[in-house]
Amino acid sequence: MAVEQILILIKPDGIRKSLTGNVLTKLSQLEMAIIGAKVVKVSKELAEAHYYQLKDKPFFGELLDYIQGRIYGGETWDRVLAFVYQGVDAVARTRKIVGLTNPEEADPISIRGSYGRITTKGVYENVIHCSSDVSEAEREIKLWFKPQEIVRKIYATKKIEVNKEEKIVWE
Ligand code: DAT
Ligand code: MG
Repeated sequence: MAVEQILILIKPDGIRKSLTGNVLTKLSQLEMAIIGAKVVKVSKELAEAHYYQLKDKPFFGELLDYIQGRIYGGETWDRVLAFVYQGVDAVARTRKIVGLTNPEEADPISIRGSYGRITTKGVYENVIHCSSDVSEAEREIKLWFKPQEIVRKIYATKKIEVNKEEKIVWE
């Protein structure tokens, strides 16, 4: 029983289908604390860095277009909601209620089972991203959030000087 952090993203399909409230309600049953939250327009660079482990998969291009909301055309849905949650056994407990990656294989009462679908082009629109283990969570939280955007001290930071100004960054 350890206190852990996890990165959760409500993906563009979740926003487009107006599922933000439903998803946050389901997550609230885990009684975790929200310690960071923001809306992000996802750049290609951020999408590639987030999914770097999948860069050799045949669906990688579509996956980047999906997380950037580009599969819905133009700039209409080009954002995600990003959250850092903290709680006891956060990762395993969240993954359980989020459900399997493939929304059609996910438990029907999980978030992905309830709200996800596979598009006719084969994109897994699975509504939400969550980190799969503690080290992935740390990597992803440091990628998506700056230290000052999180209300708890969770990972080591350091001071650096940029243009004569002091900045606090992840160590
Ligand atoms: P998860 O999001 O459950 O951690 P993952 O990290 O293996 O799953 O994959 C990241 C995303 O890539 C996933 O949410 C949807 C997409 N994806 C994974 N496998 C896929 C497949 N076989 N076909 C289409 N999209 C896939
Ligand atoms: Mg994953």
